[in-house]
Amino acid sequence: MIAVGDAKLASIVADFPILSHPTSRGKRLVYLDSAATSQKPQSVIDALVEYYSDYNANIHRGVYEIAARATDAFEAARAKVARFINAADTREIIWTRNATEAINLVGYSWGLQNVKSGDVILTSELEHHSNLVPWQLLAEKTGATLRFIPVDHRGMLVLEDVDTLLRGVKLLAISHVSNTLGTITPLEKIVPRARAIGATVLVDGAQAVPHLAVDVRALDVDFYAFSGHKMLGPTGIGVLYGKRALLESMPPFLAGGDMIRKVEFERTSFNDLPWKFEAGTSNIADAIGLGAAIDYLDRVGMDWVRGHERELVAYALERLAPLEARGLAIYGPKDPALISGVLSFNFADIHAHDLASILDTDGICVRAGHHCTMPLMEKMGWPATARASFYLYNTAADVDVLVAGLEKAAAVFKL
Ligand code: C6P
Repeated sequence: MIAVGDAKLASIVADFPILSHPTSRGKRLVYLDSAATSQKPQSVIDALVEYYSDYNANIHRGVYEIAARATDAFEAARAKVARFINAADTREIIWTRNATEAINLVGYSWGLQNVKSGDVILTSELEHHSNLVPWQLLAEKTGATLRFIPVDHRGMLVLEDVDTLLRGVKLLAISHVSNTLGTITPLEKIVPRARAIGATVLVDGAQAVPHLAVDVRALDVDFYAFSGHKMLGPTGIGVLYGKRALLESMPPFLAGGDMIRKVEFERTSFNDLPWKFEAGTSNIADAIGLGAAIDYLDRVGMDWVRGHERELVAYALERLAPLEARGLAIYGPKDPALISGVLSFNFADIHAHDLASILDTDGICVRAGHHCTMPLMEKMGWPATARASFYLYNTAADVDVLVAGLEKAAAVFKL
């Protein structure tokens, strides 16, 4: 069981200043919304302050000392990302604003060049809008069609007919971990079969990279997208990983400064990777901040993060079980081995937003709504759910506060 007094966990909690700041009602902050965005350790905040106070300068341009230092720190952060996900080459790491922009980059650059009328884009019924709407737009522009891997009542992808579903597929675009249910996609069962038929594979890893050790080479995917802010980094910085040969073959997405080699009045030749895809002044500070977040996760260890979240989910399921008799419905596979640290639920006929507001009075932060997965919610028949999502800084005591908050809600609503 999770040792609340565990020294490693206690020191992790102490690294996140926001967790020791009481809410305006004087409650301890119980942050259970890390799937929306994670909290930041002091070392990430310090990296941002250090950049702005000691060496703020534009990169790849100035020859003076602080500009060189900024360029080095920015490119060192890229190298950290490459190593963190086991990319073969730092040139395969493209900075974007977030996972959404990374997926759109592929849609516009690779998609418009490669997807033709009659092609099939295979995705799933579990997807976040960010890995669905870009493909709807691409299909509309090109005349391609969308196809969906179905999800069963437990929130698991139905993979029995995956070879049939893959027939004629040009692009497989699939999430690694569902943000609404936490379901981990068994990529090893799908990606090799997609590759065998020559499909290109994009994985939305926004909810995976923060919580699991991800190895893009072992997964053998073509593109992998994620956001810095869900993995202890700042907002405004995200990553597109792409296999080098594929990125080399793609046209630029945005055009302007930094992505060029030579510009004449009538034509332009483009910069090498990765800068070909990074037009304009980059988000220097936040890339450096993400590098500090990766240093932090490396120190903790991704195996520890995964193990801790598994224990937390197991403990939460055990503590929440008695409330099921009073109308608590927990969605998803309810098996800590199959999900990352996410639990979606409804409590009898209390609206998820009301539930979240009641929990908020006790300092508990959960998200309520459709979680940007409207088609999944509609298919499951849930107008909304409340979602508790855990991360490395959550404790068994946080779960206890959540359970007490739900008991309070049951009393308010006389369940
Ligand atoms: N999900 C959530 O509360 P951005 O906004 O680009 O950083 O991430 C988009 C995104 C893409 N894919 C998945 C699986 C996601 O979960 C998210 C973001 C947040 O669930 C905010 S909607």
